[in-house]
Amino acid sequence: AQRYSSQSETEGVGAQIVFRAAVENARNQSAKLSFLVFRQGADSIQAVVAASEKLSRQMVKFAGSIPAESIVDVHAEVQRPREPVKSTSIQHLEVHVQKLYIVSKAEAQLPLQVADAERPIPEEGKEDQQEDEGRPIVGLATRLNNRVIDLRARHNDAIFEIKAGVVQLFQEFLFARNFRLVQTPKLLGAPSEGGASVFEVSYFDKKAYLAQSPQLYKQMLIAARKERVMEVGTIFRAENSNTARHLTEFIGLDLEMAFKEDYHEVVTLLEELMLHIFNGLRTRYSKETDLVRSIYHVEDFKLPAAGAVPRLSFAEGIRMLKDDGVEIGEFDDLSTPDEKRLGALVLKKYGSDFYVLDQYPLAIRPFYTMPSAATQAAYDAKDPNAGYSNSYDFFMRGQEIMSGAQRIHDAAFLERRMKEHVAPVDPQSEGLRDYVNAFRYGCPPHAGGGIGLERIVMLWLGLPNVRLASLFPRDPGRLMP
Ligand code: ATP
Ligand code: AMO
Repeated sequence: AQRYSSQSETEGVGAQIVFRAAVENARNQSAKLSFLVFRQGADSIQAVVAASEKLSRQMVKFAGSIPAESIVDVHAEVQRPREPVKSTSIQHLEVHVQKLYIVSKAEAQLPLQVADAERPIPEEGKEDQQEDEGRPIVGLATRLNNRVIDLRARHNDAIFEIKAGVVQLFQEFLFARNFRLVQTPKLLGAPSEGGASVFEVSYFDKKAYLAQSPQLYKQMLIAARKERVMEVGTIFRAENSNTARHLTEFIGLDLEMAFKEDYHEVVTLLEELMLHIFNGLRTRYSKETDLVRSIYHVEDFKLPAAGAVPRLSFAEGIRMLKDDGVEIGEFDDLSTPDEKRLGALVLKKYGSDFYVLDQYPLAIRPFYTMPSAATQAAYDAKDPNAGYSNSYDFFMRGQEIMSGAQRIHDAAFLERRMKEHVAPVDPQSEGLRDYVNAFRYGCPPHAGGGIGLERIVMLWLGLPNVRLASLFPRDPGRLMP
């Protein structure tokens, strides 16, 4: 089918075209005249169906009463409209219909109007209540229940174009640096990130767990001498919390790499990776970004120049918060409001929305995390969870978008950390034994990180809910559609 999109206001006038499109709306103006709007992807065009010697009044009536969202084949001539088109989402030209066939007829009563899906979701707690210009604003639940129609909204198209774009930017940057794309198992014999938020499934006569992270496998691949690996894969977490930023199934962008001298080699690569993604979104996806941001507003981000990403130690972050009047202990984890506040402080001081917090307290990181050199030197002390670790989180405007660390690559020390961690795990258990053994046969020092794909998309576009960045989101209350 021919596309009717045209760049100029006069190009194509008089052309005969044939195309397939969806009917956005149709109305009978009089016995002799109907108006329709056709849509292909993000483009719409007005159509005039006027009775003439070649076109019967019956045909005009038929065209004007086609249910919205039906698919039609159209034969038409391109014309300049009598009055200029005001809408920005509709083409400057119109078409005069000569023939029209219904390919697939939509039901007359739709459970959700696409026009309603094109508005922002209402604020939380005001679902299906607010009115905007005399129309109710349809709540998130209704939209997700009818996601096939909801996804037809133009900004939803843009959201998933951008989501695919983030994956492409992630992969192209890493492919160019010799990372191998891998797929690790999602059915596991033991939880991969500690036991708290894992889905248990029955696996014949045994129990299995859905992967909360490719963590153990990406490390085992480093032990298998794969040097640099990345994965774009599904992650499952039994987060029974129903927040606007947690999904029970999401896409993780993960990577792991061996380094030579210092894990900051990896941190530097990760900084470059994130800047490649954000700058790539800015240059390649500005149209999509603007479209979504015209609905969900977010101030553009202040990105640092290459090589100038603010990298603060956790201790320095705590100091900045304390100086700002926050009561917080040196080794306390940051609450969400603390993180937001620190984001604002960093922006003020360094002029960047994007920054790295390095050297997190050992006690609040997973068992596989490498303690810092000073912490290791003093390790025999009574408290094996004191001190800092070679781990980091990446933040955008106070929101965590990536977590990572150097990992322990010595089997004996790993076993010890597993037992002495604040949430101990058994290194000899059936599900973890192979992971621990992987480090008995020679493994280079390595570090990596994991990015939540939907979190990045949500943040970049100012979406009020992470579910909007998932095609068919899963949360504690939703397994369908
Ligand atoms: P991760 O799994 O990396 O830890 P996350 O971003 O969900 O991912 P958490 O460690 O769960 O991180 O918590 C990070 C921040 O999110 C913390 O500041 C915490 O206060 C906040 N948070 C976590 N769970 C919830 C929740 N159920 N409701 C509100 N805030 C939460
Ligand atoms: P972490 O648990 O921090 O790290 O997860 C990595 C990133 O995933 C995103 N994320 C989520 N997104 C949507 N819904 C959720 N429920 C959710 N939970 C987390 C966040 C987070 O930064 N193994 C480590 C990574 C590593 O060290 O390489 C890990 O899984 O953006």
